[in-house]
Amino acid sequence: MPSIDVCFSPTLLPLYALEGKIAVAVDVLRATSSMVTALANGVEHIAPVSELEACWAFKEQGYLVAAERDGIKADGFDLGNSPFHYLEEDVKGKRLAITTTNGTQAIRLSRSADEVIVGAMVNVGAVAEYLKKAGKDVVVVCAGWKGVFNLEDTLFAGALAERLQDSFELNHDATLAAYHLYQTAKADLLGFLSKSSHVQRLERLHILPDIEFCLEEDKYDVVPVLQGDFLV
Ligand code: 3SL
Repeated sequence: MPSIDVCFSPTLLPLYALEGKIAVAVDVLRATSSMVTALANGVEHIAPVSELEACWAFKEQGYLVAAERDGIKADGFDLGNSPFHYLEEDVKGKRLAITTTNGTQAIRLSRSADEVIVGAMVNVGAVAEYLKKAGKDVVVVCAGWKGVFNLEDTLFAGALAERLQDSFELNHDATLAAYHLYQTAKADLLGFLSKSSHVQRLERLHILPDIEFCLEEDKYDVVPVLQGDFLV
């Protein structure tokens, strides 16, 4: 049976061998939730980039450019990192370049894996089905916050482990921890996260609807896959 492991933060990635495996990059609040929403709502493809300047450079090629730093939309960019931006009619058929504080880094740092896909609570069921069909070892790469652990990405890993428990080995301590944390939290994810650092940070920005949106499971059946430099 293949196994599922969890890397709690990109800082720990050098300790994980991703070769031969599928990496599931996750930043529940909010980058990967927004990316899934964008593709589900007709964005053609997404270029996840690390730096503001590199993201801005895509504008010349006709891309929508989106940027977030510390939860706030960066000056001059078309869009920020709210999933609600990607529900608008005018994103359909557009190409999107995006840079965020943690999520886009997690994607780019996972590229030594055989395949990189993007997960969030909003597509956790679709990700589970994708991984069952692929039948390879999996590492969930949690974006965390500036290199450290966070609860919401760990809860995604636990939700995914729950969905995969009949066809994958849950034999890594990190996976078991995530699985049990999710069992405690799943009846009320928002309540469980109410004191968490990023929920508090986003609440200070008055974006509770974004948090609620991002914690809803199985809204979409889209699984973004990294092909070259683009998520499709
Ligand atoms: O760190 C990130 O990549 C963002 O998702 C953070 S925020 O939710 O936009 O603040």
